[in-house]
Amino acid sequence: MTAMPETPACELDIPYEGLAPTANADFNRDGFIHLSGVLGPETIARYEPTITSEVIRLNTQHLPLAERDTYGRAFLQVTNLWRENARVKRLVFSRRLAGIAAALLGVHAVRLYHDQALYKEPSGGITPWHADQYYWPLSSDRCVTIWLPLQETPLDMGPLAFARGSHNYSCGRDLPISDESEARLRQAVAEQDFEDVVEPFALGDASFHRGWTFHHAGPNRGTAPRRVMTVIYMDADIRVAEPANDRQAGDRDWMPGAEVGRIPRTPLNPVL
Ligand SMILES: O=C(O)CCC(=O)C(=O)O
Repeated sequence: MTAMPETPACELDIPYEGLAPTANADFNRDGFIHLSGVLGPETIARYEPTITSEVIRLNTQHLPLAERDTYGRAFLQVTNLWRENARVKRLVFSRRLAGIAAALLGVHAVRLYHDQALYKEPSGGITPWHADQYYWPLSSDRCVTIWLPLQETPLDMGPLAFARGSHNYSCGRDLPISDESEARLRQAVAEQDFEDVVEPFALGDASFHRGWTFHHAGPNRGTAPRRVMTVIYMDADIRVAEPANDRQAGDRDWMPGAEVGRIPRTPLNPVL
């Protein structure tokens, strides 16, 4: 049998040409950016089945939706798939995606923090408003997540949505993702008059958001799972910070052995 040619995978390593000259300034102003054509349909078609089968294999959430809390209903979550599957590693280690992250952050290189597949099941609930950096024991805000849907994502599937400019607002940063973060941050977004930018994603679109940007997603009212891969990148020179809460203490597991005050040069955090 002939092996599947890896040709489309090359796209993963060639620079993305779609960044506008203003992209870095836009990203700094808004705290997120929604880009088109980040990957071609053939590349997504190549990786989606592998990611989906790995999510099914590794998923540990087996309760019916009705018996879960709000966070549990938001999505199935599997972390560091790159360590489980060589093909997924190819995607997570993509120089194209890492290059966009570095350009948006304005840093010379980014380091992998971890990856996560986030699958919102049919009838899956909202993703409560939250900011990711609450969870991260890192010395600066130069970290960014790519949210890469593995299918076209219309509004009724629950695409990720962002409060424009909210990364500069320092209240509400003490909240894990929960009913409380949903209530308090929704109120803050309204009071501060941040625009809630809710947009469908075409196949190949991806967004990048900063660690402190408030974001959320609607429920999945469709009949198919909303399949999404994320990769979290940090400035290659970022350092491990003293954990500010228990969740941050737990998140140090993604940088095993890295000491507070040091750059996390661990085997799990390569420069990409
Ligand atoms: O996919 C979702 O619904 C949530 C994603 C998210 O919060 C993130 O990628 O930081």
